Amino acid sequence: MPDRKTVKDALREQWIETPSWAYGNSGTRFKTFLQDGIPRDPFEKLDDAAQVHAHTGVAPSVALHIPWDRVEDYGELDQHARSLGLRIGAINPNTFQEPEYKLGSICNPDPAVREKAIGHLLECVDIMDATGSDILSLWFADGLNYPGQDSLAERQQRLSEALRRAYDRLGADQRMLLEYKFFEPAFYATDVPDWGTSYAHCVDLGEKAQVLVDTGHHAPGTNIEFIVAFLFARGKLGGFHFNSRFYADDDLMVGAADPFQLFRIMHEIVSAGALDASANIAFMLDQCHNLEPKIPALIRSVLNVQEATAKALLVDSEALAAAQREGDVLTANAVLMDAYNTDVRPLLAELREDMGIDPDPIAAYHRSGYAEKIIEARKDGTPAGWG
Ligand code: PSV
Ligand code: MN
Repeated sequence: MPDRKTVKDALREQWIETPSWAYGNSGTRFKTFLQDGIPRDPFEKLDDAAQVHAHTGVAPSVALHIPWDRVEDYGELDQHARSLGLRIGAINPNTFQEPEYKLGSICNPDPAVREKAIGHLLECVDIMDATGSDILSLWFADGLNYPGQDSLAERQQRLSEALRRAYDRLGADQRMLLEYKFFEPAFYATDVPDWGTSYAHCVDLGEKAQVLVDTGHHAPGTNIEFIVAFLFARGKLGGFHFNSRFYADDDLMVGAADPFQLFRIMHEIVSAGALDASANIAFMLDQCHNLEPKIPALIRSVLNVQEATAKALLVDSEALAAAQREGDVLTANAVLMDAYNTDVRPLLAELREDMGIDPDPIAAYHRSGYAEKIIEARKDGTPAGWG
């Protein structure tokens, strides 16, 4: 059994990145219900992210989405992050909201549109240089709604060419993560639909290209932990976008829909040694809080990842390996379930006390008065959203 101190040490080192877009207003295609106290610019999004970090101790970086987080001076944004004890994390180009991208961005049949999209990817690498970010996080809404709409094969060729242009612009310590998604907004075919497609492109590109697994981007029933284990073993697991899904790309709080799946993923991570910072896996959230208040929802999400990780760290790996060697199916499964069924909340409360933070982060946030303060301070101006 791993001892308490080893488990706590690993948890203290954990680093979960929150997404800037989760702090802004968001909704469904039916309605966005606006909330009060929403940040009006990327600086205020960082202020809110600092609250999540202050109360959890393990969320020190924030991913940006460009142009949603476009600012005049990225050095100033980086300074603001640092003054709050944060870092700028992954830079996410957005090639899905300009009118030209109706038929796709880097896979578009029109070379001028492809050039525009590639220009945006390169601009995002400039932003990485200015903010010290080391991850270009790529997701493309490209795809087709109808058979025959465009050539599937030619689109793959255009994809390769565009990715190569961005890849060649990366600095020595920068990498690109290529996210896949099996449907939406395109419904017949997506140009990077699955991990295999992403993996193949990343292998072609080279060692600075890796796959990003968004837990909401699979068909129901997909064994995501298998994908995680496979990619990590080949050096091609770059990171995660954590969230929960019931039906589609629901972007609900991670661990809310299927905490057991999250545990199984973290078990593969822990048993492969991929939790260690040297493995360079980016643990990022990608969520939208459409009904619930955003800051406590992000705190809850960070805690959910932490709980799943703690349970994974508690797996008795020696007993598991012995049962597996002996072909003892029931014992092997019981070892895993024992860890999963452990209530890790007391251990995590103790860890937070060790770290000098409140053992109950959500209660501490509510007591802090921050929510009331931002509702008052941000009464005027335009709240940030997906526009
Ligand atoms: C697409 O559904 C996605 O998962 C990508 O990561 C985007 O960047 C993010 O959501 C926000 O649109
Ligand atoms: Mn995502």
